[in-house]
Amino acid sequence: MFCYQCQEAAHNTGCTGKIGICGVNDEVIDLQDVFVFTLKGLSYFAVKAREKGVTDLNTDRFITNALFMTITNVNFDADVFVKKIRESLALRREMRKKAEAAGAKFAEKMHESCTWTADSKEEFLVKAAIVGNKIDAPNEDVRSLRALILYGLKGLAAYAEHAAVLGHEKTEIYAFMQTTLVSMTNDAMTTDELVALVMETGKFGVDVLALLDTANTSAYGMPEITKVKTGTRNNPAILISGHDLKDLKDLLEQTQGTGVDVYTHSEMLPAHYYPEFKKYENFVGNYGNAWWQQKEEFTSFNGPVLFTTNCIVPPKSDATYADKVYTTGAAGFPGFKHIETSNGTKDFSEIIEHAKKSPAPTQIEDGEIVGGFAHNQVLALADKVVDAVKSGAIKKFFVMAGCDGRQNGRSYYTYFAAELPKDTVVLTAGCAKYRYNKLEMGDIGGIPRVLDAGQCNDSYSLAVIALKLKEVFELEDINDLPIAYNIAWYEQKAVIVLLALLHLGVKNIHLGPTLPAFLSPNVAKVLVETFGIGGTSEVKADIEMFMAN
Ligand code: FSO
Ligand code: SF4
Repeated sequence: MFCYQCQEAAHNTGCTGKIGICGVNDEVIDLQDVFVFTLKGLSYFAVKAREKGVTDLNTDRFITNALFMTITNVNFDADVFVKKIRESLALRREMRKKAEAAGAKFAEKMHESCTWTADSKEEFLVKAAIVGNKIDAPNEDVRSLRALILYGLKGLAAYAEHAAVLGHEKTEIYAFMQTTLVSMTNDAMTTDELVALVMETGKFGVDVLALLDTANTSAYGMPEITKVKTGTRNNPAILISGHDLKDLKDLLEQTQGTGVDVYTHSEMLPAHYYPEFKKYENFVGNYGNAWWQQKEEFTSFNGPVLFTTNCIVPPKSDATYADKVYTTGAAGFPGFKHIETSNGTKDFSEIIEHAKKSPAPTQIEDGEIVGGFAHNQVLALADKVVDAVKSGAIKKFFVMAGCDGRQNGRSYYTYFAAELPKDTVVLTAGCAKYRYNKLEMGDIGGIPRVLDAGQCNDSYSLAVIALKLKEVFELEDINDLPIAYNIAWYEQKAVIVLLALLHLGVKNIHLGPTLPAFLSPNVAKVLVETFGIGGTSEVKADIEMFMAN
């Protein structure tokens, strides 16, 4: 195996050998490579059919879900990928027939992903050695740009699927994913064309984030300032993690009257900010911290856990909670029970019964986290914010959105937030916030110094806020605002958020704790020269640099 798609890539070059730093094994990574390879062929026929006016929603959703499944820490189950590759090949045959029937003409020499076929896991694994990203590109810059685009597409797919389950889909987004997958088989594309495709991916990133924002807010209301409890009650309970709000809604509905409480973990925390979820008396609070602390926190939680997406950490062999973890949607792990959708709904009764037999959670803290500063809420405070900027009470905003992770170096973000001058405000989204959302940062004239917009996908809110401030201050350029970007990344959803920000014209974003391993020196140079992308160094020096610019 070779994998370099996340921030933990071994030695910041790539994971090889039997097991990745995230705990995924070589078979799974190899099967994911083959799966993505088959999606390129499937996309070819879907694109050809679309050109003739034939679309297939089943294929659109399959490709979206498939890309989502290959994101870091989403699905660790080799058997699932074997099954999915077979499905992908069967769907490819179907789409080919549909395209042919519609009068589509295919290239005389099609890419191998359009014709290759096999059925056994062994054959799939042999193929992986040839089609993995490491090998399947003419040179290192093309490989790097393709990786940047593919990882952006994966993030885009995750957000598209979250919107789709709430009934919000856009054919243009599906079509873009497919034409882009096909473009990755085109060795004739120049690096300039690939750079343009990177930017176009960012444009679709903005579109998908806007779509998901509409989906979430129209289903669950506008997030509002909320104090979320971190303590526990004495009832049996279920812990829900990941990003899928529809799963949470279904779980809350099904737990009514059962005596079972529901707590959020990691990226599900922002669900508390939505009015719709506040009406559930058994929706108690947030338990624990970011995803990577799950081994300890799932143990002390005592009750079952439901993963709706990433980030899963493989449990140790002696983990007492392993038989209590359930997955659903794109998530999966061998040995965890998977809840499928059946007739459009998910039946969580098994988890609820499991909870009833479990002790109540062990309390690990007892405080509050304040959040809910999505665009609507911040814009409601706009006058106050603008006055604070004009009077000099707020000197600078720091966008510190993104991901948390287990690397020691990430304590940088805690120190950074703590050391920031008192006349600065942190804007955040994603699990990165757990590095500083329990610090006593105080407020500036009633405006809290940490404004949490929500999940990583709600980074969109931060862009909306920036665009609004640009308008209010009558600025030509978004980069003239007193906003600095010091973003922590971990996996591929952060890649699409980054590309979306670049598309919106945001410059001088600093990315840490390390720059992506998949950037070749030339591609990194383009990002630095065109967009001013930078890394991180020492906290004090970085704060001085940001405050001076
Ligand atoms: Fe975090 Fe994991 Fe939300 Fe990611 S829980 S790291 S960028 O999946 O998606 O922020
Ligand atoms: Fe390594 Fe990250 Fe790939 Fe896991 S997802 S194998 S940690 S590069």
